[in-house]
Amino acid sequence: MKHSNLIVGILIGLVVAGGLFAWRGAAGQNASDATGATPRRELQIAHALPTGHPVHQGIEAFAKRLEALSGGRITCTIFPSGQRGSETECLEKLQTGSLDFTKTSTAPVSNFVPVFSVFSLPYLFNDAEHYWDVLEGEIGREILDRSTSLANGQPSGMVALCYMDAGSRNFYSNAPILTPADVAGKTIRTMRDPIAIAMIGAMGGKAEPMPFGELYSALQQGNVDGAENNPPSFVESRHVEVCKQFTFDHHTRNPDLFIASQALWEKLSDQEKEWVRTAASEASRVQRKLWKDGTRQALKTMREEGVTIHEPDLKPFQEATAPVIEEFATGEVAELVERIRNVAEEDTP
Ligand code: EAX
Repeated sequence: MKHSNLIVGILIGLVVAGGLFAWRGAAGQNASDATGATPRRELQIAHALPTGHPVHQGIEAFAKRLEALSGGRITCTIFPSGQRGSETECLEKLQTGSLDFTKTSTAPVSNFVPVFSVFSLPYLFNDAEHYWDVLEGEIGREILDRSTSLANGQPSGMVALCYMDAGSRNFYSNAPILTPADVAGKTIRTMRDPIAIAMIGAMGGKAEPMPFGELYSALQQGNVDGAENNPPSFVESRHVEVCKQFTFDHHTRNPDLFIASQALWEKLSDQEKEWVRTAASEASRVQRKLWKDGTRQALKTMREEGVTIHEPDLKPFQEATAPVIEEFATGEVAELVERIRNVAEEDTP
Protein backbone atom coordinates (compact mmCIF):
# COMPACT_ATOMS: atom_id res chain seq x y z
CA MET A 1 0.00 0.00 0.00
CA LYS A 2 2.70 2.39 1.05
CA HIS A 3 4.57 1.65 -2.13
CA SER A 4 1.59 2.45 -4.36
CA ASN A 5 0.94 5.68 -2.41
CA LEU A 6 4.49 6.70 -3.15
CA ILE A 7 4.02 6.01 -6.85
CA VAL A 8 0.76 8.01 -6.88
CA GLY A 9 2.56 10.81 -5.05
CA ILE A 10 5.36 10.85 -7.60
CA LEU A 11 2.88 10.86 -10.46
CA ILE A 12 0.95 13.79 -8.96
CA GLY A 13 4.22 15.61 -8.44
CA LEU A 14 5.17 15.07 -12.07
CA VAL A 15 1.78 16.30 -13.31
CA VAL A 16 1.95 19.45 -11.13
CA ALA A 17 5.52 20.16 -12.20
CA GLY A 18 4.56 19.58 -15.82
CA GLY A 19 1.63 21.95 -15.42
CA LEU A 20 3.81 24.64 -13.94
CA PHE A 21 6.32 24.19 -16.71
CA ALA A 22 3.59 24.47 -19.33
CA TRP A 23 2.13 27.54 -17.60
CA ARG A 24 3.89 30.09 -19.67
CA GLY A 25 3.02 33.56 -20.59
CA ALA A 26 0.56 34.84 -18.09
CA ALA A 27 2.37 36.98 -15.55
CA GLY A 28 5.37 35.00 -16.52
CA GLN A 29 9.02 35.28 -16.60
CA ASN A 30 9.34 32.09 -18.52
CA ALA A 31 12.96 31.45 -18.70
CA SER A 32 16.23 33.15 -18.20
CA ASP A 33 19.11 32.67 -20.53
CA ALA A 34 22.00 30.45 -19.51
CA THR A 35 23.50 33.11 -17.25
CA GLY A 36 20.11 33.95 -15.76
CA ALA A 37 20.78 37.63 -16.50
CA THR A 38 18.36 38.39 -19.29
CA PRO A 39 14.77 37.45 -18.63
CA ARG A 40 12.73 36.59 -21.66
CA ARG A 41 9.01 37.00 -21.44
CA GLU A 42 6.30 35.59 -23.63
CA LEU A 43 3.21 37.55 -22.68
CA GLN A 44 -0.44 37.02 -23.55
CA ILE A 45 -2.95 39.65 -24.64
CA ALA A 46 -6.63 38.78 -25.07
CA HIS A 47 -9.61 40.86 -26.15
CA ALA A 48 -13.11 40.49 -27.59
CA LEU A 49 -12.85 42.21 -30.97
CA PRO A 50 -12.26 40.72 -34.44
CA THR A 51 -8.89 41.06 -36.18
CA GLY A 52 -10.07 43.53 -38.84
CA HIS A 53 -10.97 46.02 -36.10
CA PRO A 54 -8.80 49.16 -35.65
CA VAL A 55 -8.52 48.44 -31.92
CA HIS A 56 -6.99 45.02 -32.67
CA GLN A 57 -4.57 46.75 -35.04
CA GLY A 58 -3.66 49.20 -32.26
CA ILE A 59 -2.89 46.22 -30.01
CA GLU A 60 -0.71 44.71 -32.73
CA ALA A 61 1.17 48.02 -32.84
CA PHE A 62 1.73 47.73 -29.07
CA ALA A 63 3.09 44.18 -29.33
CA LYS A 64 5.43 45.11 -32.17
CA ARG A 65 6.74 48.21 -30.42
CA LEU A 66 7.29 46.36 -27.13
CA GLU A 67 9.23 43.66 -28.90
CA ALA A 68 11.41 46.27 -30.63
CA LEU A 69 12.00 48.36 -27.50
CA SER A 70 12.99 45.28 -25.50
CA GLY A 71 15.37 44.07 -28.22
CA GLY A 72 13.18 41.00 -28.76
CA ARG A 73 13.21 40.01 -25.09
CA ILE A 74 9.48 40.59 -24.63
CA THR A 75 7.14 38.98 -27.14
CA CYS A 76 3.36 38.93 -27.05
CA THR A 77 0.74 36.54 -28.39
CA ILE A 78 -2.63 38.12 -29.11
CA PHE A 79 -5.87 36.15 -28.61
CA PRO A 80 -8.62 38.16 -30.37
CA SER A 81 -12.37 37.59 -30.86
CA GLY A 82 -13.21 36.53 -27.32
CA GLN A 83 -11.01 33.40 -27.54
CA ARG A 84 -10.13 33.87 -23.87
CA GLY A 85 -13.63 34.92 -22.84
CA SER A 86 -15.76 38.05 -22.58
CA GLU A 87 -14.36 41.42 -21.59
CA THR A 88 -15.36 40.86 -17.94
CA GLU A 89 -13.77 37.39 -17.99
CA CYS A 90 -10.55 38.88 -19.39
CA LEU A 91 -10.51 41.41 -16.53
CA GLU A 92 -10.97 38.56 -14.06
CA LYS A 93 -8.02 36.76 -15.68
CA LEU A 94 -5.88 39.87 -15.19
CA GLN A 95 -6.87 39.81 -11.54
CA THR A 96 -5.85 36.18 -11.06
CA GLY A 97 -2.68 36.70 -13.08
CA SER A 98 -3.63 34.14 -15.74
CA LEU A 99 -3.56 36.81 -18.48
CA ASP A 100 -1.02 39.62 -18.92
CA PHE A 101 -2.93 42.29 -20.86
CA THR A 102 -6.43 42.95 -22.09
CA LYS A 103 -8.38 45.64 -23.85
CA THR A 104 -11.91 46.33 -22.72
CA SER A 105 -14.37 49.16 -22.79
CA THR A 106 -14.39 51.38 -19.70
CA ALA A 107 -17.89 50.01 -18.94
CA PRO A 108 -16.87 46.57 -17.58
CA VAL A 109 -13.97 48.19 -15.71
CA SER A 110 -16.46 50.48 -13.94
CA ASN A 111 -17.99 47.42 -12.26
CA PHE A 112 -14.64 47.04 -10.44
CA VAL A 113 -13.41 50.65 -10.25
CA PRO A 114 -16.53 52.84 -10.06
CA VAL A 115 -14.91 56.11 -11.12
CA PHE A 116 -14.73 54.75 -14.71
CA SER A 117 -18.55 54.90 -14.78
CA VAL A 118 -18.25 58.59 -15.66
CA PHE A 119 -17.59 57.48 -19.26
CA SER A 120 -20.92 55.65 -19.42
CA LEU A 121 -22.95 58.82 -18.87
CA PRO A 122 -24.96 59.89 -21.91
CA TYR A 123 -23.84 62.98 -23.80
CA LEU A 124 -20.91 63.65 -21.47
CA PHE A 125 -18.74 64.81 -24.37
CA ASN A 126 -19.84 67.29 -27.02
CA ASP A 127 -17.79 65.72 -29.78
CA ALA A 128 -14.63 63.76 -30.57
CA GLU A 129 -12.40 66.77 -29.94
CA HIS A 130 -13.81 67.32 -26.44
CA TYR A 131 -13.42 63.57 -25.72
CA TRP A 132 -9.73 63.52 -26.68
CA ASP A 133 -8.97 66.81 -24.91
CA VAL A 134 -10.24 65.18 -21.72
CA LEU A 135 -8.62 61.77 -22.27
CA GLU A 136 -5.22 63.24 -23.10
CA GLY A 137 -5.36 65.89 -20.39
CA GLU A 138 -5.10 65.89 -16.62
CA ILE A 139 -8.52 64.31 -16.04
CA GLY A 140 -7.84 61.38 -18.38
CA ARG A 141 -4.52 60.66 -16.66
CA GLU A 142 -6.08 60.95 -13.21
CA ILE A 143 -8.79 58.41 -14.05
CA LEU A 144 -6.28 55.97 -15.62
CA ASP A 145 -4.21 56.13 -12.43
CA ARG A 146 -7.25 55.19 -10.36
CA SER A 147 -7.47 51.82 -12.12
CA THR A 148 -5.17 50.07 -9.63
CA SER A 149 -7.55 50.19 -6.64
CA LEU A 150 -11.08 49.05 -5.99
CA ALA A 151 -13.50 51.43 -4.26
CA ASN A 152 -12.55 49.91 -0.89
CA GLY A 153 -8.87 50.67 -1.46
CA GLN A 154 -7.89 47.03 -2.10
CA PRO A 155 -5.75 46.34 -5.21
CA SER A 156 -7.90 45.92 -8.32
CA GLY A 157 -5.48 43.55 -10.09
CA MET A 158 -5.35 45.94 -13.07
CA VAL A 159 -3.05 48.71 -14.30
CA ALA A 160 -4.74 50.71 -17.09
CA LEU A 161 -2.02 51.95 -19.44
CA CYS A 162 -3.74 54.01 -22.11
CA TYR A 163 -6.99 54.86 -23.85
CA MET A 164 -7.87 53.74 -27.34
CA ASP A 165 -10.41 55.42 -29.58
CA ALA A 166 -13.80 53.73 -29.58
CA GLY A 167 -15.71 56.60 -31.19
CA SER A 168 -19.32 57.09 -30.14
CA ARG A 169 -22.00 54.49 -29.51
CA ASN A 170 -25.08 54.53 -31.74
CA PHE A 171 -28.22 52.46 -32.18
CA TYR A 172 -28.69 49.86 -34.90
CA SER A 173 -31.65 47.65 -35.61
CA ASN A 174 -33.94 46.70 -38.48
CA ALA A 175 -36.55 49.35 -37.67
CA PRO A 176 -35.37 52.94 -38.01
CA ILE A 177 -34.63 54.69 -34.71
CA LEU A 178 -35.15 58.40 -35.27
CA THR A 179 -36.29 59.52 -31.82
CA PRO A 180 -36.17 58.03 -28.29
CA ALA A 181 -39.80 56.95 -28.82
CA ASP A 182 -38.49 54.48 -31.43
CA VAL A 183 -36.46 52.77 -28.68
CA ALA A 184 -39.57 52.32 -26.53
CA GLY A 185 -40.76 48.71 -26.50
CA LYS A 186 -37.56 47.42 -28.11
CA THR A 187 -35.07 45.01 -26.59
CA ILE A 188 -31.58 46.43 -27.04
CA ARG A 189 -28.36 44.60 -26.24
CA THR A 190 -26.05 46.63 -23.98
CA MET A 191 -22.80 45.97 -22.21
CA ARG A 192 -23.05 44.73 -18.61
CA ASP A 193 -23.26 48.29 -17.34
CA PRO A 194 -25.96 49.65 -14.95
CA ILE A 195 -25.83 53.08 -16.62
CA ALA A 196 -26.32 51.69 -20.14
CA ILE A 197 -29.21 49.59 -18.84
CA ALA A 198 -30.83 52.64 -17.18
CA MET A 199 -30.32 54.69 -20.34
CA ILE A 200 -32.30 52.24 -22.48
CA GLY A 201 -34.94 52.15 -19.73
CA ALA A 202 -35.16 55.97 -19.76
CA MET A 203 -36.23 55.74 -23.41
CA GLY A 204 -38.82 53.08 -22.62
CA GLY A 205 -36.81 50.18 -24.02
CA LYS A 206 -35.59 46.99 -22.37
CA ALA A 207 -31.84 46.45 -22.08
CA GLU A 208 -30.47 42.94 -22.53
CA PRO A 209 -26.85 42.84 -21.34
CA MET A 210 -24.69 40.12 -22.91
CA PRO A 211 -21.08 39.63 -24.03
CA PHE A 212 -20.27 41.17 -27.40
CA GLY A 213 -19.38 37.76 -28.85
CA GLU A 214 -22.93 36.48 -28.33
CA LEU A 215 -24.59 39.39 -30.07
CA TYR A 216 -24.46 38.26 -33.70
CA SER A 217 -26.62 35.22 -33.09
CA ALA A 218 -28.91 37.14 -30.69
CA LEU A 219 -29.57 39.65 -33.49
CA GLN A 220 -29.90 36.96 -36.13
CA GLN A 221 -32.34 34.91 -34.06
CA GLY A 222 -34.33 37.98 -33.05
CA ASN A 223 -33.60 37.58 -29.33
CA VAL A 224 -32.83 41.29 -29.33
CA ASP A 225 -34.23 43.97 -31.67
CA GLY A 226 -31.04 45.94 -31.85
CA ALA A 227 -27.81 47.02 -30.26
CA GLU A 228 -25.55 50.05 -30.02
CA ASN A 229 -21.94 50.53 -31.00
CA ASN A 230 -19.51 52.29 -33.34
CA PRO A 231 -19.25 51.64 -37.12
CA PRO A 232 -16.06 49.49 -37.02
CA SER A 233 -17.56 47.15 -34.40
CA PHE A 234 -20.85 47.02 -36.33
CA VAL A 235 -19.11 46.08 -39.58
CA GLU A 236 -16.17 43.94 -38.40
CA SER A 237 -18.40 41.72 -36.23
CA ARG A 238 -20.71 41.32 -39.27
CA HIS A 239 -23.74 42.75 -37.45
CA VAL A 240 -24.07 44.73 -40.69
CA GLU A 241 -25.41 41.52 -42.26
CA VAL A 242 -28.38 41.36 -39.89
CA CYS A 243 -29.19 45.03 -39.12
CA LYS A 244 -29.92 47.52 -41.87
CA GLN A 245 -30.71 50.74 -39.96
CA PHE A 246 -27.94 52.67 -38.20
CA THR A 247 -28.58 55.88 -36.25
CA PHE A 248 -25.83 58.33 -35.33
CA ASP A 249 -27.33 59.47 -32.05
CA HIS A 250 -23.85 59.40 -30.38
CA HIS A 251 -25.38 58.62 -26.96
CA THR A 252 -22.10 57.70 -25.24
CA ARG A 253 -18.37 57.77 -25.85
CA ASN A 254 -16.91 55.01 -23.67
CA PRO A 255 -13.23 54.83 -24.59
CA ASP A 256 -11.41 51.53 -24.77
CA LEU A 257 -8.69 50.80 -22.22
CA PHE A 258 -5.48 48.82 -22.64
CA ILE A 259 -4.77 47.22 -19.28
CA ALA A 260 -1.94 45.19 -17.72
CA SER A 261 -2.32 42.63 -14.98
CA GLN A 262 -1.03 43.88 -11.64
CA ALA A 263 0.53 40.43 -11.11
CA LEU A 264 2.64 40.99 -14.24
CA TRP A 265 3.32 44.62 -13.35
CA GLU A 266 4.85 43.69 -10.01
CA LYS A 267 7.25 41.30 -11.74
CA LEU A 268 8.53 43.84 -14.26
CA SER A 269 11.73 45.78 -13.71
CA ASP A 270 11.61 49.59 -13.95
CA GLN A 271 13.18 49.31 -17.40
CA GLU A 272 10.51 46.84 -18.56
CA LYS A 273 7.72 49.02 -17.15
CA GLU A 274 9.09 51.94 -19.11
CA TRP A 275 9.12 49.87 -22.33
CA VAL A 276 5.53 48.80 -21.70
CA ARG A 277 4.39 52.36 -20.96
CA THR A 278 6.18 53.75 -24.01
CA ALA A 279 4.77 51.04 -26.30
CA ALA A 280 1.26 51.66 -24.92
CA SER A 281 1.34 55.40 -25.40
CA GLU A 282 2.76 55.07 -28.92
CA ALA A 283 0.14 52.43 -29.76
CA SER A 284 -2.59 54.74 -28.49
CA ARG A 285 -1.46 57.47 -30.90
CA VAL A 286 -1.17 55.03 -33.81
CA GLN A 287 -4.59 53.58 -32.97
CA ARG A 288 -6.27 57.00 -33.17
CA LYS A 289 -5.16 57.24 -36.80
CA LEU A 290 -6.20 53.64 -37.50
CA TRP A 291 -9.55 54.49 -35.96
CA LYS A 292 -10.21 57.30 -38.44
CA ASP A 293 -9.35 55.09 -41.42
CA GLY A 294 -11.29 52.14 -39.96
CA THR A 295 -14.39 54.28 -39.43
CA ARG A 296 -14.23 55.67 -42.96
CA GLN A 297 -13.89 52.14 -44.34
CA ALA A 298 -16.75 50.88 -42.15
CA LEU A 299 -19.08 53.62 -43.40
CA LYS A 300 -18.23 52.69 -46.97
CA THR A 301 -19.03 49.02 -46.26
CA MET A 302 -22.29 50.00 -44.56
CA ARG A 303 -23.40 51.88 -47.68
CA GLU A 304 -22.34 48.99 -49.93
CA GLU A 305 -24.28 46.54 -47.77
CA GLY A 306 -27.47 48.59 -48.02
CA VAL A 307 -27.56 50.08 -44.53
CA THR A 308 -29.66 53.23 -44.13
CA ILE A 309 -27.76 55.75 -42.03
CA HIS A 310 -29.73 58.30 -39.98
CA GLU A 311 -28.46 61.56 -38.47
CA PRO A 312 -31.34 62.52 -36.13
CA ASP A 313 -31.83 65.63 -34.00
CA LEU A 314 -29.87 64.82 -30.81
CA LYS A 315 -31.89 67.06 -28.52
CA PRO A 316 -34.76 64.61 -27.83
CA PHE A 317 -32.18 61.89 -27.04
CA GLN A 318 -30.33 64.24 -24.68
CA GLU A 319 -33.56 65.18 -22.94
CA ALA A 320 -34.78 61.58 -22.60
CA THR A 321 -31.49 60.42 -21.08
CA ALA A 322 -30.87 63.42 -18.77
CA PRO A 323 -32.47 61.67 -15.74
CA VAL A 324 -29.76 59.00 -16.02
CA ILE A 325 -27.10 61.65 -15.37
CA GLU A 326 -29.11 62.87 -12.36
CA GLU A 327 -29.29 59.33 -11.01
CA PHE A 328 -25.71 58.17 -11.56
CA ALA A 329 -23.57 61.32 -11.43
CA THR A 330 -23.11 61.52 -7.68
CA GLY A 331 -20.14 62.18 -5.40
CA GLU A 332 -16.81 62.24 -7.20
CA VAL A 333 -18.43 61.27 -10.52
CA ALA A 334 -20.52 64.48 -10.30
CA GLU A 335 -17.33 66.46 -9.70
CA LEU A 336 -15.71 64.85 -12.73
CA VAL A 337 -18.74 65.64 -14.88
CA GLU A 338 -18.40 69.29 -13.96
CA ARG A 339 -14.67 69.33 -14.69
CA ILE A 340 -15.21 67.54 -18.01
CA ARG A 341 -17.85 70.08 -19.02
CA ASN A 342 -15.48 72.90 -18.12
CA VAL A 343 -12.88 71.49 -20.52
CA ALA A 344 -15.41 72.01 -23.33
CA GLU A 345 -15.92 75.61 -22.27
CA GLU A 346 -12.17 76.25 -22.24
CA ASP A 347 -12.09 74.86 -25.80
CA THR A 348 -14.73 77.26 -27.05
CA PRO A 349 -12.99 80.29 -28.56
O1 EAX B 1 -14.98 47.06 -26.12
O2 EAX B 1 -19.10 44.94 -25.71
C1 EAX B 1 -19.09 45.95 -26.42
O3 EAX B 1 -20.10 46.39 -26.96
C2 EAX B 1 -17.82 46.75 -26.63
O4 EAX B 1 -18.10 47.86 -27.38
C3 EAX B 1 -16.78 46.05 -27.41
O5 EAX B 1 -16.60 44.77 -27.06
C4 EAX B 1 -15.49 46.86 -27.36
